[in-house]
Amino acid sequence: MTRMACLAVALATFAAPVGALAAPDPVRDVIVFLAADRNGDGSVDRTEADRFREVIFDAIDANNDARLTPQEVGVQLVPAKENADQKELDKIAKRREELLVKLDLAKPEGIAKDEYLDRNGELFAKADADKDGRLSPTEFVVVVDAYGVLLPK
Ligand SMILES: [Ca+2]
Ligand SMILES: [Ca+2]
Ligand SMILES: [Ca+2]
Repeated sequence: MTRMACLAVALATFAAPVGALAAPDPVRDVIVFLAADRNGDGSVDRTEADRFREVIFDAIDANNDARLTPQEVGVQLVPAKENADQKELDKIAKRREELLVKLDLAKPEGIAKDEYLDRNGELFAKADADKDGRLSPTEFVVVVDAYGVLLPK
């Protein structure tokens, strides 16, 4: 299995449901780190971190137009329910809206890929506690936690 396929599987398997986000998930963190560390040198550099974000973006960008709409993110945050009645549909819509606002992703025009990827500079700097330009497994948890809510289910 390639590392990218591995990452996709890891994300799909270990991403916590939204309700469980607050709980630490060491197993998920380790698997995601191993997949993100593409050259296997035991740390995640800026390029690898950017790629990690890109994989998440591409997984959510259902129509591949390099833009995430609130709809695309909403489905990811709170999956649709089969045979839901109107009351349930309203509840799902409300929950999606709340999370989108919280994540600052409620903009009707959506978020462009460039914009999304650029933000990584800040997050990387924040996560890189010892400022050596590489994220250790412990430091990388900051990145995973920040985007855990967007990891594909
Ligand atoms: Ca690496
Ligand atoms: Ca899209
Ligand atoms: Ca570091």
